[in-house]
Amino acid sequence: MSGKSGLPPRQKLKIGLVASRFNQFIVDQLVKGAQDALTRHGVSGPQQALVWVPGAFELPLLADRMARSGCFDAIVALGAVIRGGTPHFEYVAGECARGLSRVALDHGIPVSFGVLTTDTVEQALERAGTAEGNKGFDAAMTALQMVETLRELDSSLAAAGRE
Ligand code: INI
Repeated sequence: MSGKSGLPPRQKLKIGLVASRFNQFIVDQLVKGAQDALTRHGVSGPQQALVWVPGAFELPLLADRMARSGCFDAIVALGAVIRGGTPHFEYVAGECARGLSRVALDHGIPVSFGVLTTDTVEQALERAGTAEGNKGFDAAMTALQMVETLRELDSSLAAAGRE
């Protein structure tokens, strides 16, 4: 620990990025957004680890494995599930969201949900940097904020315990 706030310096953070290849032309943009957010906030190079999986359904297992390793302060999951008029969408998107939130609760580390769930490719592209921001960037920012919030809470709980 160092610094007035008691927070760990950013250069010590390690963030796992897990991304799905399905709709990769969209997910590539989310990955770039997430890497940009982390780099701008002092988390760069080997502090970022990127792993690819086939589809969004596989994201929770990789996120779980990363969390279980104890090497990461937070995980950012990135993917694009596009409805395309089939009930498959509901299963893939639903299980992905459920699985990722379970990983966060099971392991007590932030797992942010940078998985687009849209009706159309156009809507997904808009959320991957063309018109409505970049949800990969936002997910990485959420991960950093959650790491800091949890550490602040831990510090104040520890301080309260010492009083
Ligand atoms: N995976 C996605 O990431 N996005 C999709 O839109 C998608 N659709 O539409 O089917 C998708 N399916 C694959 C799924 O994630 C698994 O990889 C597959 O079912 C094998 O487990």
